[in-house]
Amino acid sequence: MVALTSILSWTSLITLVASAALPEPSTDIDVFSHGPKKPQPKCKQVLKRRAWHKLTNREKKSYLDAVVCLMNKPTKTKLPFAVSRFDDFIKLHQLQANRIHGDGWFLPFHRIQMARYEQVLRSECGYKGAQPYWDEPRDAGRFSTAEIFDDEFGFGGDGSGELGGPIYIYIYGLRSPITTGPFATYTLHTGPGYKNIPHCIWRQIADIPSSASAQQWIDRCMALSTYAEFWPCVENGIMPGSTFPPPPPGFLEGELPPWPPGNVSVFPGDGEFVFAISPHNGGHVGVGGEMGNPVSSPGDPLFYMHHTFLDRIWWMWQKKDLGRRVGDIAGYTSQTPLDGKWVNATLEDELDMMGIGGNVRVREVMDSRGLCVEYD
Ligand SMILES: [Cu+2]
Repeated sequence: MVALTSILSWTSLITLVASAALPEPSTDIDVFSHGPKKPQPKCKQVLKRRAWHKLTNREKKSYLDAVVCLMNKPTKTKLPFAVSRFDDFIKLHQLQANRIHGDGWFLPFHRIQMARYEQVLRSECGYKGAQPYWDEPRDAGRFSTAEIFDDEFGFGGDGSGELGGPIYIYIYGLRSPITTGPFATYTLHTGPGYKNIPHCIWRQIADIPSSASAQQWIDRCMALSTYAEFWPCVENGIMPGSTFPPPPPGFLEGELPPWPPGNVSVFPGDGEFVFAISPHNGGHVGVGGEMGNPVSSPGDPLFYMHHTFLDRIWWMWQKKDLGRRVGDIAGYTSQTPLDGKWVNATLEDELDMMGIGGNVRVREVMDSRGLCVEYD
């Protein structure tokens, strides 16, 4: 049995040169200069991140408008193939996919990516709120009817469906453009994967894999006591003592793996393939399309709703033993050896923000309070 796990193995403190690259004047939050050693930073304002379904229509609209604004602004990083400011954040993720998935940097990197995105929405697009999150367990097993896909007060609907087909299509078919909602006319210039081919945002909503977002799969991760156990559970459903197959050859080089047709199940034993049941994979595979691609998934604005949801889970877990867990990091710094070597992740590792603000050390993102955000 081939585990689909592998497909989704997505896979300075102060040094901060920081804020330099961001337009500061209207920014009221300094997400760059605090860390666990300073648990009570002086935040001018603490942003309270709330679940999408709890926002008013007006709040939803203001968020969606800000994302459209980001899509209409030109790139600032000028990274290859980046056209818009929105693209800058896709490149940030695409170009480092091998470093930020399947290793210890997974949660820290995505935490700072969410914070920078939130900050840029506020400072460059006039957004006044906090980055919302998608409370996915509410919609587990029924993503196709989730209100977050509303055309007016949501992210638009499913792909057009023209390219539906066997269930594995959502993993590597990925060719079904959305046709409704605020982002239907946007042209991505990054992705799929490592390619850079202009295309519309793709989705292929799939209810069965979305059941991996159910609360029970979060709970089993929450019960673990170390980051070394917790992060692999959240990312890929790996429980202590279980193994994780390596990615198929060629994966992460831009080509999707040549999986033969077969059934996909979230429950081992039901099908030829089993994709790992994890909070991370439920959102990615359940939405499919851009989101189903571990490298270029930030091409769908839902990526930020999903990863803020995961960030909240990490923070809830950290808060259960905060003193210890804000300093708990584990794993390597890459998904495959770099120059033949595995390197352990540490609090002093520097995360490359590729010009979207300055680089940060892992230490600086360990405590959400240092980023001036909290969750409902
Ligand atoms: Cu990612």
